[in-house]
Amino acid sequence: MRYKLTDNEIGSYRKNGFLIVDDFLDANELQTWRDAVDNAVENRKGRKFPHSELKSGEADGINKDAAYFGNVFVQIINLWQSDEKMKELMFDKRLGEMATTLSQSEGIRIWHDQSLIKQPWANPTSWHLDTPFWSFDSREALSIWVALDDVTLQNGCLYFMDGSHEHTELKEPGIGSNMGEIFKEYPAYSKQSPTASVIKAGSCSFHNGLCLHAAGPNMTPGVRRAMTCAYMPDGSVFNGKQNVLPDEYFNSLKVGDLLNNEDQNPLIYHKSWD
Ligand SMILES: O=C(O)CCC(=O)C(=O)O
Ligand SMILES: [Fe+2]
Repeated sequence: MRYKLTDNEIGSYRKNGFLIVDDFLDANELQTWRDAVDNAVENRKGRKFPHSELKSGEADGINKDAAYFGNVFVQIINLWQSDEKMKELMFDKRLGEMATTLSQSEGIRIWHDQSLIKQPWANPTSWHLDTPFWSFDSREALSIWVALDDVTLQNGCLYFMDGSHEHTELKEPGIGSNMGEIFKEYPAYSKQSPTASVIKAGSCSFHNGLCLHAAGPNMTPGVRRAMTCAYMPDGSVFNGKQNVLPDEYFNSLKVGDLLNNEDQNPLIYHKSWD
């Protein structure tokens, strides 16, 4: 795993709001990740969360148009909670160190992991922001997105709007089935050309959850598998929004409470550990 970031890479992330890390996993590690994700996804039998019966693609509070969203990707959340091998991979301190460095935080917690699998002929992923959906407010929250297959312009690569993380807001703009809906909120970005993240299997990208991003449709008969994890800086507090928390825990929280429950948001790295 190539986890030591150079000053150039860190600077590029800070400036653009995303970073591509080529050859992140070596061939053996890639095989391990593929096997672990395939197995963990299969064992969940389509259940989106470990704690409920909702299936990936079914309508919920965020995804109202099930016919469309059901064919954007297979989205299975918090594999670390239902699979020991995924827990080992997601708790890797080296991932935590990267996320801590990029977010300039003291330590990092898992917000949630998720597999995002675009099946053959999947719909595109509309332009959106991540952080406004989450149950804490942070301009530094971010995700890693690990390519488990070669990701091309044809099969649904990500696109990023360079520098947009400096200008977007935490208020919830929603995600619709209209590719460019969010540009009504951020018209300046409807004029900017995005960067396409064409990467090999085993490479990864990081993006700030406030950097505008999207993915193309899968115009191939093959799958586009990605394993991702969203990270919350240690010390973040509850903002009252529901997202992926089990209802019982959600209902026990008051706005302003520290999100430090190790069973839900484990600390995977802290600078004091070094
Ligand atoms: O993989 C995709 O299609 C979208 C990924 C995404 O939006 C994310 O990882 O935040
Ligand atoms: Fe996203």
